[in-house]
Amino acid sequence: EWVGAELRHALEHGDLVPYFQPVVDLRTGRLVGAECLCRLRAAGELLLPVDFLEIATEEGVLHLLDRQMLRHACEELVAWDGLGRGDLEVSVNVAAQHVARVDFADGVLEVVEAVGCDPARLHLELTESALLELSPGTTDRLRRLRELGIGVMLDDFGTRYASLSYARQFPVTALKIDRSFVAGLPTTRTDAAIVRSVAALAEGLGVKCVAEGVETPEQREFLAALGLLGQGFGLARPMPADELRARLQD
Ligand code: G
Ligand code: G
Ligand code: MN
Ligand code: NA
Repeated sequence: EWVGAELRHALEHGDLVPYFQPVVDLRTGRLVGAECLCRLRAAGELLLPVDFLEIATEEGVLHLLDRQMLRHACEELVAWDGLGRGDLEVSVNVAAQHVARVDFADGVLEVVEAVGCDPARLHLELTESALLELSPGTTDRLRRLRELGIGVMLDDFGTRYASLSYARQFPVTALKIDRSFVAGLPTTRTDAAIVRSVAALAEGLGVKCVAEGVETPEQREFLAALGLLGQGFGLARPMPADELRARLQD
């Protein structure tokens, strides 16, 4: 129906809209980067992934969607450089369907090279379900990108039973604690225990750790004490690229 038609049009014309949600160092409150999130403008509305990701999945075009977002994210890295924030990093979501493609790594490199951004400040977010699809070929492709400096974050970490084995198998650069665990902080004992252990695991692995879905001052305080990075509506909502740029200029 109409969403599918709008999606096909946006994919063909490069019209998908990237939003950027800030990631901050919870101890200092300082901005350290942003996650790029896809939006679709249709019938005067801005649709969220929940409205069109399923269609994109069924049509087998997620890699096209991901690549558009990748390009926008790389371009923002360059724009932030120009604003004196060459320290900021960016992450993009990579669908299972996309990471499984044989041309996945070449596609990423092509964009990074065309835009000329610093690969060391780019991170690919993979969900554990994406990693479930992992074949030796995919693992090699991810390793190749890692060797070039591109980061690999485990998204929605902790929601699948196999989390720990992935953290062990892959050269990951960051863990993103799923917001379902953050929601119960600081009072729910099990959530607090899980968040503390993921933070300790990240520290032990020597990788970054981002808590997602930070909404309240109390959650923020709990997570700051663990030295974590945070992302969530209580810190900043996803926003258009120019809005984030404007903030950097203040
Ligand atoms: O803000 P939010 O509604 O954007 O995102 C909902 C879900 O959609 C999240 O799980 C997120 O990972 C996914 N998502 C957002 N943008 C992209 C994208 O560019 N590519 C892929 N594969 N998933 C995305
Ligand atoms: O991790 P994933 O890529 O699944 O997560 C991105 C999704 O989380 C997006 O839909 C984004 O809008 C949403 N999100 C970001 N911060 C918050 C928050 O504080 N609370 C809730 N409920 N969702 C959030
Ligand atoms: Mn994500
Ligand atoms: Na997530």
